[in-house]
Amino acid sequence: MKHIVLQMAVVASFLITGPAVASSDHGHANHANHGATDRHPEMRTAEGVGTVQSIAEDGSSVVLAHEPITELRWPAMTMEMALADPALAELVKTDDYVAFVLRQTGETDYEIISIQAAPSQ
Ligand SMILES: [Cu+2]
Repeated sequence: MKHIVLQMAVVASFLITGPAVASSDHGHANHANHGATDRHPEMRTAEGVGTVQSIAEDGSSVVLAHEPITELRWPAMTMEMALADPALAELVKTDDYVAFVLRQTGETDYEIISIQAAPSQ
């Protein structure tokens, strides 16, 4: 139920200040709705694009302003995403427009398994 509370916090911060950085856990409003029919949710992957806002010094995560990810029914938002391998952090830099692939690692947890600079739209 923890992420329900986080969802509400994210919704509230959207209402008050516009897009907000979700500092740790996911805040996607639709997470509670997906997965029910997935036999192997741990295998789910999805592709997305967005702009790198910052990169953790230890290469563990990046903050991305990502565009909507329709496969997951995620709206556009700015959020921190874990990197599956710190080496991925070496492939991009702040302000890069990037294409990335997410892999689901838990009910509401995802990590980036592929990321690369992409032509901006
Ligand atoms: Cu997001």
